[in-house]
Amino acid sequence: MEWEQCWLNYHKVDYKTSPAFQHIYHNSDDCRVLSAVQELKTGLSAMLDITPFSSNQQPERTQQSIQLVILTDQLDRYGLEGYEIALDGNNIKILAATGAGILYGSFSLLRGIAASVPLEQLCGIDQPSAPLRMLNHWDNLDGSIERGYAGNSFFFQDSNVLVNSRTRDYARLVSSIGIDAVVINNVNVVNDAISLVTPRYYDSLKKLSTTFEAYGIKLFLSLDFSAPIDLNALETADPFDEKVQSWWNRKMQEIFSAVPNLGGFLIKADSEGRPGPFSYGRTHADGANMLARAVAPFGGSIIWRCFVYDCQQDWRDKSSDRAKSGYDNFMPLDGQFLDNVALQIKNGPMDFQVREPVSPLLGAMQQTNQILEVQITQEYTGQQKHVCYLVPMWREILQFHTYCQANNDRVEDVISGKTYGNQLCGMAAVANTGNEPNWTGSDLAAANLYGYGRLSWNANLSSEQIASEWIQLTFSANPSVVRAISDILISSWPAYEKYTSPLGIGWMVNPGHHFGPNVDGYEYDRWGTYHRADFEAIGVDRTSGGTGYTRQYFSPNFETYDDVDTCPEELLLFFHRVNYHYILKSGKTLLQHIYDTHFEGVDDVRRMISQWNSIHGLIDETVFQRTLERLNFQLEHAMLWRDEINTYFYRKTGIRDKHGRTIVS
Ligand code: GCV
Repeated sequence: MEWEQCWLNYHKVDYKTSPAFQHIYHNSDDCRVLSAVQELKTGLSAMLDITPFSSNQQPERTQQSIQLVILTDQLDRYGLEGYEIALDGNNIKILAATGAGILYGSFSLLRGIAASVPLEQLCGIDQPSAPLRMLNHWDNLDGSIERGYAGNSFFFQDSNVLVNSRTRDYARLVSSIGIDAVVINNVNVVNDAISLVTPRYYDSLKKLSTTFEAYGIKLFLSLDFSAPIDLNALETADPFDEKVQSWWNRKMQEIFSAVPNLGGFLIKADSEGRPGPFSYGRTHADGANMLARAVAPFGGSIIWRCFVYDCQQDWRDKSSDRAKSGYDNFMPLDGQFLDNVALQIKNGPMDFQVREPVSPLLGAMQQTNQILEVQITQEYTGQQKHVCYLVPMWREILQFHTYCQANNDRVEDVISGKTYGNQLCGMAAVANTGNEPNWTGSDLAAANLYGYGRLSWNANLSSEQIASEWIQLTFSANPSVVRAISDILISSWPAYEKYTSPLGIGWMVNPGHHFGPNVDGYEYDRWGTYHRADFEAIGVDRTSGGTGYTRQYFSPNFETYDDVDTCPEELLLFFHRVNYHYILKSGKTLLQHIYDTHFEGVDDVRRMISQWNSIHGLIDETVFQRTLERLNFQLEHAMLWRDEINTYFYRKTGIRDKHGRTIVS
């Protein structure tokens, strides 16, 4: 096998109740049900050494069977994607109102068996938290991947769309964690990607979307707003121009008839140089609605990104604040978007830093469908060369109280439709996959992909539960292995935060590729990402007396962030400009805290390495060695971060470390 199976390894298990499962009965030949049957056969034969046969004939009484039963009249009970697992004598029943529900139920049963959970504990009804659980791939048609750290694309090569057995294994992997929508191409739509919406690609897209359909996944494409111009059809892309509108209407008619199972389109407009409605004096709502009208007859959706900001700023100008721009651009448009438009909002107001406050736009738009966007690919969190388990960060975001109303005000409520009753909402994440044999480059980075899927399905799962599940399915159920890897994962985000940029200030990375320390890398640039450190203080005053960003939050978040005494310290420098002598709750000065955390972060990585070494011999040797190699690199690199950051502040301030440790000066 040229590629690995990650959490679908289906190791042999010594399953206590040892069910014989001679027969898999299914009452429907829906393509998702047939995928479920296939997966059950693969999983059960590998894990339990049995080879059940499948049929749509009712099982005999004496047979121990798994029964996959679609109950179309039970939509209210199970929803479009939910399922029930029930025990009935010798039989296990998976009941659902749709084929997708049967598929998710089957993956859940297999997951339970793989983790040796007793059958009784697997019983019950389960439904996803977020209706849309999307992956966004930033894959380009030449095979490269923007911010990809796991090889090249397995969707594209030399301007062709690839559909092969790896595509099917991808669909199995992501469907098994509940993903129901995938955007295959980069939001920066350039070169041949512009032509994805032309007949040149329809046959291969049809093949791909049919493969996806069998795993309950809708295909989405990123769209070029200027396609009418870039495909040489028209001289304008003005959404108010009737020629433009009818061009899009015809285009959508054409592509939806040629490519079944197409969910719709994702658009990055007027953002970092991408074309958009601003060029014609139109709003984002004007642009999105034009496309929404064109896809509506086919049940399609338009997902419009809110990553809109001025990327031509002057660092000398302290009045402009990039953090404010998402809210400033979109809030005035609340209520203007059509029902089949959803706004995709990055988790923070800047750009996937190791620590950011939750975007104030989430929850604020009461009459607009919202999707939370997170980043699995570790652009700013170590590029898969550092272990950084991101599930705890995403959990914090989902649990955040926006105070947009008295109840059901957490981000999780907003994006699951509980707050405002939306149907089109959910989560999207930038994928971390590529064509490396282990899919994610770093073996431990697969925990983030797995964790994203599981969390978007069930926002109540804890980071520890998800980690332990993933470790058991991927590596081994040996308690020493589970404990060691789980400890590494759980300590990794805090460690990364400690040895990189402090207290929510972000950035301090090398420009362009964003890897490694460079404290002033973006300081005098046009991107609006400044720390403004001088010899006395650091941080940006975003309070009501500063840029006014804090005012974008509902009360009491506004007051909490606005006051330096109540602002959560992990975000102190995001919201406030603070003197190096400022005393933190720990009793330490700000500067001493910076020094200390940078030493601690490196020690944390040392501890991770010894934990990893403790499982030598208990997991596959190749995986052990290649991960050890990455961890050793991480240690070196964490030391570089520590020394560059600490030296920078020592040179700025001339204040020594209280503990007299070596700061390279
Ligand atoms: C796909 C950041 C990244 C870009 C990315 C952009 C976005 O700026 O560095 O690579 O572009 O975000 O989310 O659109």
